Amino acid sequence: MSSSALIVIDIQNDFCPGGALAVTGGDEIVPLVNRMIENYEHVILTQDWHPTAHSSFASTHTGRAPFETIEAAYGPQTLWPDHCVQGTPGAEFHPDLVWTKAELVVRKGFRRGIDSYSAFFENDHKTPTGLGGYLKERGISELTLVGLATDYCVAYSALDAARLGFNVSVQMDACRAIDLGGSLQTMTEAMGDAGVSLR
Ligand code: VGL
Ligand code: ZN
Repeated sequence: MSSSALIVIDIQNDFCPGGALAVTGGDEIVPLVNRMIENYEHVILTQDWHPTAHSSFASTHTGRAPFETIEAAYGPQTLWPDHCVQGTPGAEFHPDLVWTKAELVVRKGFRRGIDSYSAFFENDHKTPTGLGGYLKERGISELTLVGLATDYCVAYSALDAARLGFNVSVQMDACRAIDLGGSLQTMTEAMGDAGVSLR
């Protein structure tokens, strides 16, 4: 069994052009990600999966607009347009993503009161999703991350994976960023400082 896995982060309709929280060029990475999927024995997907009126939606907070930041009980939280609502077309994977061989789909952000950018921990940085245990129990120690968005879910996942002791790479040309207030530069530097290999 191979000790490396490809983690495909949030390649969902709402993060692609035409979606509710569209990431510029989000759909452009799909052909490259499909080729990478073919080359890995272990493929794991994440799926942003929010209930209606999720606490990360600006529409849930009166007088708040998307892309503002509020102070949640667990720390600062950016507010987003309603996106990736459970069971809606926007929450589905991009139709061209060849995801059928994935052995695990990790859904995240499904509790109304807390967001989860990372595939490993919710935004309190404490509540585990179970992915770390799954990988460790299966002897997988090396991770390559791709997907959306570079500076949010990919970066937070990479930082947590490095903190958990995994050997982590991010394939940057198979990612696209939201880039809010310099977040792409900030998070790229943070990943580099944490020992994540940026390819
Ligand atoms: C994401 C913002 C809100 C992401 C998810 O996948 O990067 N960003 N929810
Ligand atoms: Zn989300």
